[in-house]
Amino acid sequence: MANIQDFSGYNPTWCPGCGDWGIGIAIKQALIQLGLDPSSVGAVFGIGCSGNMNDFLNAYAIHSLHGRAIPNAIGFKIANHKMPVIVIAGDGDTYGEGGNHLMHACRGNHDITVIVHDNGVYGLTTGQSAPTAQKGFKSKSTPTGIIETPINPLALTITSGATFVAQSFAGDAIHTISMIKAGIEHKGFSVVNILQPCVTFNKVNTYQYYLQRVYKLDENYQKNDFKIAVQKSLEINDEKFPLGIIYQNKKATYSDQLPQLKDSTLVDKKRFTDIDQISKLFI
Ligand SMILES: Cc1ncc(C[n+]2csc(CCOP(=O)(O)OP(=O)(O)O)c2C)c(N)n1
Ligand code: SF4
Ligand SMILES: [Mg+2]
Repeated sequence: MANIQDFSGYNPTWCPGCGDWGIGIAIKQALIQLGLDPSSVGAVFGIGCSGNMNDFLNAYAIHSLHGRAIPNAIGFKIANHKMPVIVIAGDGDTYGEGGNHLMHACRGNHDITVIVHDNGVYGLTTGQSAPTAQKGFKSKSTPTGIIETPINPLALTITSGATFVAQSFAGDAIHTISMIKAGIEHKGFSVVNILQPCVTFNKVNTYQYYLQRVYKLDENYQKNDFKIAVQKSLEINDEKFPLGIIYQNKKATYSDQLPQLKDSTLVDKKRFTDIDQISKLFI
């Protein structure tokens, strides 16, 4: 069985106190607890402080382009649908530049798990406002405050067709581990939105801010009721943040519906095309 060292790459360069530390540990622990090792999981990273985890986590990895982690992960999954595939990206990457990819991945019910570091800012590029930042939030890119309404990650993904939508808080690693595990175990498109304090550039959504506003869903919560889930996701408008599986349902995945993948994975078919031959057709 793999241990934390097996999954550990270079030492993280995140700011002291950043929520990414808790998420990094939670991801490694979740993979270990699921009995995975670095060669049995595919990880696709976005570009950002969150995406820098590409250097800190050992796995079959792609450090993709900003906003393009999800389509890379979909390709990965179609090539080898037996392998668990996770995406690790920021809120800017997932809900901003990659928002269109997110929406269509939800409706395809691709069997991948998207782990979002939701810190309300573009951390790596030094603190411009990201789509989940609140109206009025002041940053380098919005010195007089944001005019637009923020994205609602839970409502957006539930109504776009995701079959698993959960939320956790980077300050609660145990809960975050359980949400990541449940997301990976879910067969279908899963999103775990992790509320992540950026201690350097977001002075509004701090640990203190979240500790006063997060709460765990109780065991009677009906997670497979679509209308209840949408209602729950709207609580963000009152600055309330439910933690847990907000929505989960069963539906055939994208790969399940491809007859070509019934008997074996694409990589096992070993019918690779020589890309040089194809490129010659266009020269
Ligand atoms: C196509 C493209 N657009 C913009 C950038 C510049 N860029 C790099 S990281 C980043 C924002 C990262 O923010 P987020 O995805 O929220 O991740 P965080 O750093 O907050 O974890 C941007 C805009 C880029 N690298 N590529
Ligand atoms: S800039 Fe923010 S998100 Fe990036 S490492 Fe520092 S605290 Fe974390
Ligand atoms: Mg961000």
